[in-house]
Amino acid sequence: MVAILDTTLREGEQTPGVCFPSHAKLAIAEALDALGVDYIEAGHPVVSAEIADAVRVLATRGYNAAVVAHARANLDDVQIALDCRVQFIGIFYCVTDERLRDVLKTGLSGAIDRVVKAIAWVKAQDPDVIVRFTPEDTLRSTFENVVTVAVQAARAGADIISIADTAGSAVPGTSSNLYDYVRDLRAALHRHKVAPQLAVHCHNDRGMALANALDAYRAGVDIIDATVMGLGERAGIVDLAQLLAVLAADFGEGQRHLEHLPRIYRMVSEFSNRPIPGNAPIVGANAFTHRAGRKVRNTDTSVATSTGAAATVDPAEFHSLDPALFGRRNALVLDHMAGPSSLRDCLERADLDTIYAPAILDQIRDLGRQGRVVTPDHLEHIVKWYETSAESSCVARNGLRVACDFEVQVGPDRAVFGQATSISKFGISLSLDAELHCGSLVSLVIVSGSDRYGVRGRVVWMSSSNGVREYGVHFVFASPAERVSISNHMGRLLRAT
Ligand code: HCA
Ligand code: CU
Repeated sequence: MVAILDTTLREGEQTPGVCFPSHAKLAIAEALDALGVDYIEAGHPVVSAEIADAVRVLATRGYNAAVVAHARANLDDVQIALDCRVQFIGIFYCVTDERLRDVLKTGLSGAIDRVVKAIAWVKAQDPDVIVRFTPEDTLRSTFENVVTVAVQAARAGADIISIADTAGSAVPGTSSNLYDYVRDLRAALHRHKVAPQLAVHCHNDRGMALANALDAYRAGVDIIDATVMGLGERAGIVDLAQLLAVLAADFGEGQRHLEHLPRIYRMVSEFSNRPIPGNAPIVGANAFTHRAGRKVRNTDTSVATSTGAAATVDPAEFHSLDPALFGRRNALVLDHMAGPSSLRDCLERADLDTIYAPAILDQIRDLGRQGRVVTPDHLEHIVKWYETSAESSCVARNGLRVACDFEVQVGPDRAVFGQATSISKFGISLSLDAELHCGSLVSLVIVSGSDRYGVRGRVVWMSSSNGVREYGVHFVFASPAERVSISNHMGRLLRAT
């Protein structure tokens, strides 16, 4: 299994504007450990006392993951890292002739000297501490220099050589690709009789970080660096969730607890003050969301293109990753494309029942036109509002109970309410004020208004013994199909009082 090094707390903190407070580092590290990453790069302790403190705290938590401190190739840096009691120290240094000469005022042998001394120092203090050496900007450095320094680093005790695509210049299939690089470097090191593990650190300047990491994976790399939300300098590095998803779903590397990913992303998003894009794979709000309603498909006649039938198509048909792997579920949302049957489908899935569907549908479409979507949770709140506002006007003022169940039959279309007409079954004449005779009770239906949703009104009823009791039952007749449920609903509401 390829090992994963998460460097959200080191590389991620190099994102402009990102600075994790220590409590955030602790929370993120715990979550990463629960997720099952192998290494947690916690920071570069020389940068500040606060970072050193956080690295030390994380290093002594006893995680399954080894905690990594980043260090330059000098004894001060590695000693401070050792003092933090980390299990792993990552040392980096330049191996490019021009930069060594012009900036660092040394040559390749000077670089080797520094690197070897730093590694040997760590191993002398504690041979169990894992040491990684990264030739800075490996990919764009002279290959021979990389090999020369890496061989000496390995001989000095480096367990891992990391290939840093510091500028994100690699592209699979070109002359600068990580598949070949990993194989060539491994072969060169073997020729020198050293066999350290190889790691890759891929920046995303060309949007190729994940592709390059997978290229390296195919070439048998041992460790891949990643960060939550792909945080890091400039365009960042490999996105942890995307990497783990592909490794698990497509390469059988599924031994981690990927269901922790959404929580970790929420946490890092909050602490870094950066939103997770809705379309982010795996963790984005829309990653497993399907819009209920029209879904036009032109290949399969069994899938109707009408608003209704499409919503009931199995959502699994439209995605290639199982949301359950990431502790997520498919969600159907409604927007301006919603129709009566897609709404009905969403209501059924949410185990909701309402007589106010037509009015709710209009509201959903309005929200959709404003660029919003109605999630199942949101839908539940809307339904609750409609039901609650109706019921609140239906409480008996004196606690009187209604025993009668009644049914309202209306004419073939809602226009009848605009004109005075009659309800034949009970011999009720319904006009703007209408009387309803039901059992021993005499009820009066007062129609208080009609609009495009139908007719609203109240039921006022009397019995000979109790006098007039007012029940502010709010009712809406919307469509012929809705009538029966409306009348049942009224009966139910009245009984409940
Ligand atoms: C840096 C550069 C680095 C180092 C990687 C490593 C890179 O920010 O110091 O030490 O393995 O991309 O080269 O992140
Ligand atoms: Cu980097």
